Amino acid sequence: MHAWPASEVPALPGQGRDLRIHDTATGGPVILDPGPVARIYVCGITPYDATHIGHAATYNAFDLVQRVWLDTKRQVHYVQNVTDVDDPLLERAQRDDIDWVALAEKETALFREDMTALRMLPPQQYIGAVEAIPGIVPLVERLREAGAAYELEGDIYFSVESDPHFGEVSRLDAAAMRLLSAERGGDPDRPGKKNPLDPMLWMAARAGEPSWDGASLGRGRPGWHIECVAIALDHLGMGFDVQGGGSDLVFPHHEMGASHAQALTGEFPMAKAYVHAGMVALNGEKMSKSKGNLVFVSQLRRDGVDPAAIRLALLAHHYRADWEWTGQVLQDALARLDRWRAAVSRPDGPPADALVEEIREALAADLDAPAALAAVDRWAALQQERGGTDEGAPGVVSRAVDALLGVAL
Ligand code: 5CA
Ligand code: ZN
Repeated sequence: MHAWPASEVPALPGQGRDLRIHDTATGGPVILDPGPVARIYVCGITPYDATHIGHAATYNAFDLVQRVWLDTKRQVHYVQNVTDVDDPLLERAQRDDIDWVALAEKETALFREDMTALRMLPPQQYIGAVEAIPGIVPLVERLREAGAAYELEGDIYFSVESDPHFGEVSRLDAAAMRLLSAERGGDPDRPGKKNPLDPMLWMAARAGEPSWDGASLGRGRPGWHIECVAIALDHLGMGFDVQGGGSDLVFPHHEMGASHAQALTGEFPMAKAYVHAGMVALNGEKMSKSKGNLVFVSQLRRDGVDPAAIRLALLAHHYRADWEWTGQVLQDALARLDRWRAAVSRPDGPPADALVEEIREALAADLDAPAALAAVDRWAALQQERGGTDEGAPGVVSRAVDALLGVAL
């Protein structure tokens, strides 16, 4: 699948800083020290509805990770998937009486447009679940041969006990895992499973649903977790730097994914940091396609909202916080964008070098975007109140805001 066009990232004077980021698996900060090419996998959308502010907030967090790395003169190898076959997509297509392939293509196209408008850097590989199937089948076969998977009425399940490190991503107890599994696509109550938490790797073909040739597995379609693992291992290999997604993916998705990968390779860990963004709510409830309480990026754009203001609204919240979208959040972002644009529209201003360092320091400290915004606010206020004589300083600020925060002034 093709991704979307990259916006240019200006090079900044001086040296970027190494990223210190909160790792869900250890519950604390880790200082990432990637090689010359930093490797990141971010879970992509299930394309049955348009990109909402919650999605955009999560992708914003991982866009910042990349911008910090690029500022250290590293290259970034970024992989993202599209879950273009799964129960919710098939259910929505059936409800609306449209072809599921057409629905997925339409929403993926809109997602690309939204990501481009928001200046999110594109992945080098943007891979659909369907196109990954030829790579998924042999992995499931290998797990079965190794005794890490078993069959139940034609479906193939992963045995969580096959990974000695199972549970180390979420660190939840069995009862909590069971609840979340039932809520998030698992089937803990199905009789005949070895462990209620065991997730499906390959679902035997169901009448009226799409299916693919699964060689020794029979016709069917892949489970959700193995999809991301197959794509990540194929393009990044084991031990990549960051596995990213929203906090609703901690369990079961990232827990199971790590166990699949570790059982397949015998290596540990799959990723050096498991990084999770908080949930954005609307009217007191998590924004979600299934509940329908959504604010779409594309709708805001159609309403004439500058994408740079949408981006500033996301950046005004720490990525790990759960927060609520309101009209005020957008108003504040629009006002900030106006202030910043006015401040950089003069040829000279207060010195900018210290500000660049403040933005760098804020982002390197667990992506503290609100602190970075506050630093730019202070510079803009100084410019407004007293001005300054540093020639070219506004240009430096505008390039730093673009390179490190993805906001075009
Ligand atoms: N296709 C799978 C991942 S493989 C999936 O979860 N798709 S999704 O469309 O439901 O979500 C895409 C990304 O947006 C995920 O990282 C998810 O955690 C994140 N996300 C979904 N809802 C919200 C929300 N309300 N706030 C913040 N992030 C969200
Ligand atoms: Zn995923």
